[in-house]
Amino acid sequence: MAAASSLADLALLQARARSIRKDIVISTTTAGSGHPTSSLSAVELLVCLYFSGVLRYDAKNPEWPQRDRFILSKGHAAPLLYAVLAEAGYFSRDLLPSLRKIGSPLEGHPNRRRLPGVEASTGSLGQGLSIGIGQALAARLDGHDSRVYVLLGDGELQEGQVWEAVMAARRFGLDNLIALVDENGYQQTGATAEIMDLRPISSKFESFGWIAQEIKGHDCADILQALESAARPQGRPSVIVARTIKGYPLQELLRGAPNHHGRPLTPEEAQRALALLE
Ligand SMILES: Cc1ncc(C[n+]2csc(CCOP(=O)(O)OP(=O)(O)O)c2C)c(N)n1
Ligand SMILES: [Mg+2]
Repeated sequence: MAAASSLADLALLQARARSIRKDIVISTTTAGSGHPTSSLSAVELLVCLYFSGVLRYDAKNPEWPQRDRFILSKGHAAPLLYAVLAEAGYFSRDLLPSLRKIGSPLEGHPNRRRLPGVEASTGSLGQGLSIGIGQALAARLDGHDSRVYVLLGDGELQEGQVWEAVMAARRFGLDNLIALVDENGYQQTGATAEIMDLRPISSKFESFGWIAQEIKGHDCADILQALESAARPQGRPSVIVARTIKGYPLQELLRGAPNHHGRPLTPEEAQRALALLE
Protein backbone atom coordinates (compact mmCIF):
# COMPACT_ATOMS: atom_id res chain seq x y z
CA MET A 1 0.00 0.00 0.00
CA ALA A 2 1.33 3.40 -0.99
CA ALA A 3 0.36 5.26 2.17
CA ALA A 4 1.30 8.91 2.04
CA SER A 5 3.43 9.59 5.05
CA SER A 6 5.87 12.34 4.11
CA LEU A 7 5.02 15.91 5.00
CA ALA A 8 4.80 16.77 1.30
CA ASP A 9 2.28 14.00 0.72
CA LEU A 10 0.23 15.12 3.71
CA ALA A 11 0.23 18.69 2.42
CA LEU A 12 -1.09 17.45 -0.93
CA LEU A 13 -3.92 15.57 0.79
CA GLN A 14 -4.78 18.66 2.82
CA ALA A 15 -4.86 20.78 -0.33
CA ARG A 16 -7.21 18.28 -1.90
CA ALA A 17 -9.39 18.37 1.20
CA ARG A 18 -9.63 22.16 0.90
CA SER A 19 -10.64 21.93 -2.72
CA ILE A 20 -13.27 19.25 -1.99
CA ARG A 21 -14.68 21.48 0.77
CA LYS A 22 -15.07 24.34 -1.69
CA ASP A 23 -16.94 22.02 -4.06
CA ILE A 24 -19.29 21.03 -1.22
CA VAL A 25 -20.01 24.64 -0.30
CA ILE A 26 -20.53 25.74 -3.90
CA SER A 27 -22.69 22.78 -4.96
CA THR A 28 -25.02 22.92 -1.95
CA THR A 29 -25.37 26.69 -2.06
CA THR A 30 -26.10 26.53 -5.81
CA ALA A 31 -28.69 23.82 -5.16
CA GLY A 32 -30.17 25.76 -2.23
CA SER A 33 -30.41 22.47 -0.32
CA GLY A 34 -28.35 19.48 0.77
CA HIS A 35 -26.23 18.58 3.76
CA PRO A 36 -22.97 20.53 3.91
CA THR A 37 -22.31 19.88 7.62
CA SER A 38 -22.57 16.10 7.20
CA SER A 39 -20.37 16.28 4.12
CA LEU A 40 -17.68 18.48 5.64
CA SER A 41 -17.04 16.29 8.69
CA ALA A 42 -15.91 13.33 6.58
CA VAL A 43 -13.75 15.12 4.01
CA GLU A 44 -10.36 13.94 5.31
CA LEU A 45 -11.63 10.35 5.69
CA LEU A 46 -12.59 10.17 2.02
CA VAL A 47 -9.64 12.16 0.74
CA CYS A 48 -7.22 9.79 2.50
CA LEU A 49 -9.13 6.75 1.26
CA TYR A 50 -9.29 7.82 -2.40
CA PHE A 51 -6.10 9.78 -2.92
CA SER A 52 -3.35 8.05 -0.99
CA GLY A 53 -3.34 4.69 -2.79
CA VAL A 54 -5.44 2.91 -0.15
CA LEU A 55 -8.60 2.34 -2.20
CA ARG A 56 -7.88 0.42 -5.40
CA TYR A 57 -10.04 1.65 -8.28
CA ASP A 58 -9.87 2.61 -11.92
CA ALA A 59 -12.08 5.59 -12.71
CA LYS A 60 -11.85 4.76 -16.42
CA ASN A 61 -13.08 1.22 -15.73
CA PRO A 62 -15.57 1.70 -12.86
CA GLU A 63 -16.81 -1.91 -12.91
CA TRP A 64 -13.31 -3.46 -12.77
CA PRO A 65 -14.15 -6.67 -10.86
CA GLN A 66 -11.05 -6.64 -8.64
CA ARG A 67 -11.66 -3.09 -7.39
CA ASP A 68 -12.17 -2.15 -3.77
CA ARG A 69 -15.60 -0.74 -2.93
CA PHE A 70 -16.62 2.35 -1.01
CA ILE A 71 -20.21 2.64 0.22
CA LEU A 72 -21.53 5.92 1.57
CA SER A 73 -24.04 4.53 4.04
CA LYS A 74 -24.77 8.06 5.32
CA GLY A 75 -26.03 8.85 1.83
CA HIS A 76 -27.08 12.40 2.65
CA ALA A 77 -23.37 13.32 2.49
CA ALA A 78 -23.68 12.88 -1.30
CA PRO A 79 -22.12 16.31 -2.09
CA LEU A 80 -18.89 14.98 -0.55
CA LEU A 81 -18.99 11.73 -2.52
CA TYR A 82 -19.71 13.57 -5.78
CA ALA A 83 -16.83 16.01 -5.26
CA VAL A 84 -14.46 13.11 -4.51
CA LEU A 85 -15.62 11.02 -7.49
CA ALA A 86 -15.21 14.00 -9.83
CA GLU A 87 -11.73 14.64 -8.46
CA ALA A 88 -10.91 10.95 -8.93
CA GLY A 89 -11.92 11.22 -12.59
CA TYR A 90 -15.17 9.25 -12.71
CA PHE A 91 -16.98 12.16 -14.38
CA SER A 92 -16.43 15.80 -15.25
CA ARG A 93 -16.30 18.42 -12.50
CA ASP A 94 -18.69 20.42 -14.73
CA LEU A 95 -21.47 18.18 -13.40
CA LEU A 96 -21.02 19.32 -9.78
CA PRO A 97 -23.21 22.45 -10.00
CA SER A 98 -26.11 20.29 -11.24
CA LEU A 99 -26.50 18.78 -7.75
CA ARG A 100 -30.17 18.11 -6.96
CA LYS A 101 -31.39 19.61 -10.25
CA ILE A 102 -34.19 17.74 -12.02
CA GLY A 103 -32.67 15.25 -14.46
CA SER A 104 -29.14 15.43 -13.01
CA PRO A 105 -27.44 12.14 -12.05
CA LEU A 106 -26.20 13.98 -8.95
CA GLU A 107 -29.35 13.23 -7.02
CA GLY A 108 -29.87 14.31 -3.42
CA HIS A 109 -28.72 10.83 -2.41
CA PRO A 110 -26.38 8.58 -4.43
CA ASN A 111 -27.99 6.48 -7.15
CA ARG A 112 -25.83 3.57 -8.32
CA ARG A 113 -27.79 3.30 -11.56
CA ARG A 114 -27.06 6.84 -12.61
CA LEU A 115 -23.46 7.61 -11.70
CA PRO A 116 -20.19 5.71 -12.20
CA GLY A 117 -18.23 5.15 -8.99
CA VAL A 118 -21.32 4.88 -6.80
CA GLU A 119 -21.27 1.35 -5.37
CA ALA A 120 -24.66 1.37 -3.64
CA SER A 121 -27.79 3.50 -3.72
CA THR A 122 -28.10 4.89 -0.21
CA GLY A 123 -29.97 7.55 1.70
CA SER A 124 -32.21 5.36 3.77
CA LEU A 125 -29.90 5.14 6.77
CA GLY A 126 -28.76 1.84 8.26
CA GLN A 127 -28.39 -0.25 5.12
CA GLY A 128 -24.85 0.34 3.90
CA LEU A 129 -23.07 -2.10 6.17
CA SER A 130 -25.40 -4.93 5.14
CA ILE A 131 -24.74 -4.15 1.48
CA GLY A 132 -21.03 -4.11 2.29
CA ILE A 133 -21.30 -7.58 3.80
CA GLY A 134 -22.80 -8.86 0.56
CA GLN A 135 -20.01 -7.30 -1.47
CA ALA A 136 -17.29 -8.57 0.88
CA LEU A 137 -18.70 -12.11 0.73
CA ALA A 138 -18.98 -11.89 -3.07
CA ALA A 139 -15.32 -10.84 -3.33
CA ARG A 140 -14.35 -13.84 -1.22
CA LEU A 141 -16.43 -16.22 -3.36
CA ASP A 142 -14.88 -14.77 -6.53
CA GLY A 143 -11.37 -15.21 -5.13
CA HIS A 144 -10.62 -11.46 -5.22
CA ASP A 145 -8.70 -9.69 -2.48
CA SER A 146 -10.99 -6.63 -2.77
CA ARG A 147 -11.77 -4.70 0.37
CA VAL A 148 -15.07 -2.99 1.14
CA TYR A 149 -15.19 0.29 3.05
CA VAL A 150 -18.45 1.62 4.49
CA LEU A 151 -18.92 5.10 5.99
CA LEU A 152 -21.61 5.42 8.67
CA GLY A 153 -22.82 8.36 10.73
CA ASP A 154 -22.87 8.22 14.53
CA GLY A 155 -26.62 8.88 14.57
CA GLU A 156 -27.07 6.20 11.94
CA LEU A 157 -25.70 3.65 14.40
CA GLN A 158 -29.07 3.81 16.17
CA GLU A 159 -30.62 1.83 13.32
CA GLY A 160 -31.13 -1.78 14.43
CA GLN A 161 -30.05 -3.23 11.10
CA VAL A 162 -26.56 -1.85 11.67
CA TRP A 163 -26.08 -4.18 14.63
CA GLU A 164 -27.45 -7.17 12.76
CA ALA A 165 -24.78 -6.44 10.16
CA VAL A 166 -22.13 -6.03 12.86
CA MET A 167 -23.04 -9.49 14.20
CA ALA A 168 -23.07 -11.10 10.77
CA ALA A 169 -19.76 -9.59 9.62
CA ARG A 170 -17.97 -11.14 12.59
CA ARG A 171 -19.77 -14.44 12.10
CA PHE A 172 -18.46 -14.61 8.53
CA GLY A 173 -14.96 -13.48 9.55
CA LEU A 174 -14.99 -10.67 7.00
CA ASP A 175 -11.54 -9.19 7.35
CA ASN A 176 -12.03 -7.49 3.97
CA LEU A 177 -14.78 -5.29 5.47
CA ILE A 178 -13.83 -1.99 7.07
CA ALA A 179 -16.40 0.31 8.67
CA LEU A 180 -15.63 3.99 9.15
CA VAL A 181 -17.76 5.86 11.68
CA ASP A 182 -17.97 9.65 11.37
CA GLU A 183 -18.42 10.48 15.04
CA ASN A 184 -19.37 14.13 14.68
CA GLY A 185 -21.58 14.15 17.77
CA TYR A 186 -24.77 15.28 16.03
CA GLN A 187 -27.69 13.76 14.19
CA GLN A 188 -30.71 15.42 12.55
CA THR A 189 -32.45 16.76 15.63
CA GLY A 190 -29.62 17.35 18.08
CA ALA A 191 -26.63 15.89 19.88
CA THR A 192 -26.29 12.10 19.68
CA ALA A 193 -25.19 12.06 23.33
CA GLU A 194 -28.61 13.45 24.33
CA ILE A 195 -30.76 11.43 21.94
CA MET A 196 -29.19 7.95 22.12
CA ASP A 197 -25.73 7.86 23.61
CA LEU A 198 -23.74 4.94 22.16
CA ARG A 199 -20.35 6.04 23.41
CA PRO A 200 -17.84 4.53 23.57
CA ILE A 201 -18.65 3.36 20.07
CA SER A 202 -15.44 1.38 19.63
CA SER A 203 -16.14 -0.92 22.58
CA LYS A 204 -19.62 -1.71 21.22
CA PHE A 205 -17.99 -3.02 18.04
CA GLU A 206 -15.30 -4.83 20.05
CA SER A 207 -17.93 -6.63 22.07
CA PHE A 208 -19.18 -8.09 18.78
CA GLY A 209 -15.66 -9.30 17.94
CA TRP A 210 -14.53 -6.48 15.66
CA ILE A 211 -11.10 -4.86 15.72
CA ALA A 212 -11.60 -1.19 16.63
CA GLN A 213 -9.45 1.90 16.35
CA GLU A 214 -10.26 5.43 17.52
CA ILE A 215 -8.70 8.31 15.65
CA LYS A 216 -8.80 12.05 15.09
CA GLY A 217 -10.92 12.31 11.95
CA HIS A 218 -9.45 15.52 10.54
CA ASP A 219 -5.85 14.37 10.94
CA CYS A 220 -4.60 12.76 7.74
CA ALA A 221 -1.56 11.16 9.38
CA ASP A 222 -3.82 9.50 11.96
CA ILE A 223 -6.29 8.38 9.29
CA LEU A 224 -3.60 6.88 7.04
CA GLN A 225 -2.10 4.92 9.87
CA ALA A 226 -5.51 3.52 10.84
CA LEU A 227 -6.37 2.63 7.24
CA GLU A 228 -3.08 0.82 6.83
CA SER A 229 -3.60 -1.17 10.00
CA ALA A 230 -7.24 -2.00 9.14
CA ALA A 231 -6.22 -3.31 5.72
CA ARG A 232 -4.14 -6.13 7.23
CA PRO A 233 -6.17 -9.35 7.09
CA GLN A 234 -6.70 -10.53 10.66
CA GLY A 235 -9.71 -12.83 10.33
CA ARG A 236 -12.16 -10.24 11.69
CA PRO A 237 -13.83 -7.05 10.44
CA SER A 238 -12.39 -3.70 11.43
CA VAL A 239 -13.91 -0.40 12.43
CA ILE A 240 -12.28 3.02 12.51
CA VAL A 241 -14.15 5.43 14.76
CA ALA A 242 -13.19 8.94 13.67
CA ARG A 243 -13.86 11.83 16.04
CA THR A 244 -14.85 14.76 13.85
CA ILE A 245 -16.58 18.14 13.99
CA LYS A 246 -19.84 18.51 12.10
CA GLY A 247 -19.38 21.27 9.52
CA TYR A 248 -15.60 21.48 10.02
CA PRO A 249 -14.02 24.01 9.68
CA LEU A 250 -17.10 26.15 9.00
CA GLN A 251 -19.00 25.04 12.07
CA GLU A 252 -19.42 28.59 13.39
CA LEU A 253 -21.02 29.68 10.13
CA LEU A 254 -23.11 26.58 9.62
CA ARG A 255 -24.18 25.50 13.04
CA GLY A 256 -25.45 28.90 14.16
CA ALA A 257 -28.90 28.24 12.70
CA PRO A 258 -31.32 25.98 14.57
CA ASN A 259 -31.82 23.61 11.63
CA HIS A 260 -28.16 23.28 10.76
CA HIS A 261 -28.36 19.60 9.83
CA GLY A 262 -29.73 20.09 6.31
CA ARG A 263 -29.06 23.77 5.78
CA PRO A 264 -26.91 25.06 2.93
CA LEU A 265 -25.10 28.37 3.25
CA THR A 266 -26.68 31.42 1.69
CA PRO A 267 -24.70 32.92 -1.23
CA GLU A 268 -23.30 35.61 1.11
CA GLU A 269 -22.30 33.06 3.75
CA ALA A 270 -20.77 30.90 1.03
CA GLN A 271 -18.52 33.78 -0.02
CA ARG A 272 -17.28 34.08 3.56
CA ALA A 273 -16.84 30.32 3.76
CA LEU A 274 -14.76 30.21 0.59
CA ALA A 275 -12.58 33.02 1.90
CA LEU A 276 -12.13 31.13 5.17
CA LEU A 277 -11.13 28.00 3.29
CA GLU A 278 -8.43 29.94 1.45
C1 LIG B 1 -33.98 5.33 7.72
C2 LIG B 1 -33.83 6.82 7.76
N1 LIG B 1 -34.41 7.51 8.76
C3 LIG B 1 -34.29 8.87 8.81
C4 LIG B 1 -33.60 9.54 7.85
C5 LIG B 1 -33.50 11.06 7.89
N2 LIG B 1 -32.15 11.49 8.23
C6 LIG B 1 -31.30 11.96 7.30
S1 LIG B 1 -29.81 12.37 7.93
C7 LIG B 1 -30.30 11.96 9.50
C8 LIG B 1 -29.36 12.12 10.66
C9 LIG B 1 -28.14 11.30 10.52
O1 LIG B 1 -27.22 11.55 11.54
P1 LIG B 1 -25.78 10.94 11.46
O2 LIG B 1 -25.87 9.51 11.09
O3 LIG B 1 -25.09 11.25 12.74
O4 LIG B 1 -25.13 11.68 10.23
P2 LIG B 1 -24.41 13.11 10.16
O5 LIG B 1 -25.31 13.96 9.33
O6 LIG B 1 -24.23 13.65 11.53
O7 LIG B 1 -23.12 12.84 9.51
C10 LIG B 1 -31.62 11.50 9.50
C11 LIG B 1 -32.34 11.07 10.69
C12 LIG B 1 -33.02 8.77 6.81
N3 LIG B 1 -32.31 9.35 5.83
N4 LIG B 1 -33.14 7.43 6.79
MG1 LIG C 1 -23.54 12.53 13.18
